[in-house]
Amino acid sequence: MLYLAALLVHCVPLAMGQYDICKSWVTTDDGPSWEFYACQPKAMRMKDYVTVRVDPAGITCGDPPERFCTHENPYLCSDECDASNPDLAHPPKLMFDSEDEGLATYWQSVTWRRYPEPLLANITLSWNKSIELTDDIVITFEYGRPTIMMLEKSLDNGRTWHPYQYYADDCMEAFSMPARRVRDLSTTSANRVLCTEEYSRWAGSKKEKTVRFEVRDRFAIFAGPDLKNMDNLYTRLESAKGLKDFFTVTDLRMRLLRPALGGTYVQRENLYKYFYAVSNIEVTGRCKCNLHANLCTFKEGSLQCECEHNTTGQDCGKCKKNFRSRSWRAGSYLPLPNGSPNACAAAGSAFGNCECYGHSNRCSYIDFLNVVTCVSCKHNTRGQHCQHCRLGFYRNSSAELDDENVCIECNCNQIGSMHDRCNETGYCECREGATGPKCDDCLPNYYWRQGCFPNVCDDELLLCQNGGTCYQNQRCICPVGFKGVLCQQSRCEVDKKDCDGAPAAGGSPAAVALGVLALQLRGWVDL
Ligand SMILES: *[C@@H]1O[C@H](CO)[C@@H](O)[C@H](O)[C@H]1NC(C)=O
Ligand SMILES: *[C@@H]1O[C@H](CO)[C@@H](O)[C@H](O)[C@H]1NC(C)=O
Ligand SMILES: *[C@@H]1O[C@H](CO)[C@@H](O)[C@H](O)[C@H]1NC(C)=O
Ligand SMILES: *[C@@H]1O[C@H](CO)[C@@H](O)[C@H](O)[C@H]1NC(C)=O
Ligand SMILES: *[C@@H]1O[C@H](CO)[C@@H](O)[C@H](O)[C@H]1NC(C)=O
Ligand SMILES: [Ca+2]
Repeated sequence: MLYLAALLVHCVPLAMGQYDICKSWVTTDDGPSWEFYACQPKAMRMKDYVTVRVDPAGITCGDPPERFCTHENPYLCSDECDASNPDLAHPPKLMFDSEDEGLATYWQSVTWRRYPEPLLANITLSWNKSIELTDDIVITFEYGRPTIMMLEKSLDNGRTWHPYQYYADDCMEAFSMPARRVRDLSTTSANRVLCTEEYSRWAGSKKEKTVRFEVRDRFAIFAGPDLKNMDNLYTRLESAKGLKDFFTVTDLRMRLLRPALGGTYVQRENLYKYFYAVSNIEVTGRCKCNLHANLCTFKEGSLQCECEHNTTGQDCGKCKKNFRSRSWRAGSYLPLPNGSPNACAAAGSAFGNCECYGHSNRCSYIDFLNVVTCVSCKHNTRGQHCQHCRLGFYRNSSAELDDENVCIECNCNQIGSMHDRCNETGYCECREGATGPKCDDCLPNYYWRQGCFPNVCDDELLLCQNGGTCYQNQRCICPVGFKGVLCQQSRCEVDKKDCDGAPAAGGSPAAVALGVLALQLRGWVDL
């Protein structure tokens, strides 16, 4: 009964027609014109567009051929994996094919023959496109689910990775985390990364095969148990910081950390029954198009939004050329029900001919000068058209005028430079003795100490005399009996009382050394 209910819930489409058109031709009192709306592509089966990588090299079974057993019948070890035989091979692509009724096809790892060395495998899925998850990620394991695994995600095509969910039969032992359930999360913790024990316990390898990342349960926190109140979810996605990004990925990685153990400890005499086998990875989501497209197509090996609203880019993340009189903005789900398109506007359409290169949303007319000028230029720009860099910034020569990175901070060293401005190539103006583009170095014959100062002593021209040593070009450390900047003065000459009772100290270091040598020699001769 419960099972049936779950099935029914699964059949309800997620976005029921909401935000599925970008514009429509409407007739108003002023005649017909386009009206624009926030829009997004339909959810798709993302496994059809994925590239997969399995690590480490040699983790896939069958090279050389090997046999494996099952937990149910560990003594019937007839199954064999052989990479060179298509009927017996288990390559990674079998995690993404469509399963024919009954017969599961699966990727399989080597067995745990190297026990007690851990049996580790990474399965990395990459789309080269940001994707918004709309339904649970479901991973199906044949022959038992791992006792420990971890799901990671990347938002930047695999440059950086973040934990997404931890899975273990004992969360405390495996990850030092308390076990939690997504169902128990609240509106304020809907994007918490947690450890769950629900998908790792042994229940027989045929019975419970799936490991989930529960997107729907997290959506249900806002949209209600049957996701009826999607409006509330969309409102939250707009307002709650980080919530949208939580469901956005470019890559996913399953880190398999310990295979199914059959509900008991590892039996070393039969390691053929420990391995990973994944028959399917279901990822349902839509292309992230920043609410500027309702179509996403697979072109030249990559998913690509078909951008509207005069936006462009893989995610419709910028304005088309000649449509940059305002800075780019994502569309918004709000106000309900049609949202705001936040379309890009043609240069010249805003106010007379005021181009702001996308660094300002507003122009203002200055009466007594009779000019229109951009207001509140962003991205460290300034000027009538936001075409200059603010003081303390310089022009990035590899960026176009409408690029967010067009102005680079000068970053002049506060002590070494005259002021915080720099020339067009980022060079600061240095105080005396300082050098380097940012004035944070000293010229030769200068030393750094809260600024550059001329050397007091060195190893060439400004030698410390009378056996003194030069300390960091800042001062001579003089032997007893000498003073002066270069230890050039004998204290005895300056003040007669310094000579009293200390003849040895009054002599030069060479004389002292000779005296000591003489004393030692005499001692040796005496013996
Ligand atoms: C799996 O990926 C993680 C980084 O996410 C890396 O530290 C680890 O070494 C990888 N493991 C294997 C077996 O390649
Ligand atoms: C990723 O997508 C971009 C934009 O479509 C494309 O230029 C690039 O070649 C793709 N990279 C790979 C590795 O497919
Ligand atoms: C985009 O630009 C075209 C002109 O090329 C214009 O007809 C259209 O209305 C613009 N769309 C939006 C959403 O501003
Ligand atoms: C200069 O602009 C390019 C293009 O946008 C950008 O990749 C680069 O990071 C910018 N350089 C600096 C130092 O910000
Ligand atoms: C900026 O200053 C540096 C150092 O003084 C100089 O080499 C460079 O030519 C200057 N660049 C421009 C554009 O004036
Ligand atoms: Ca399969």
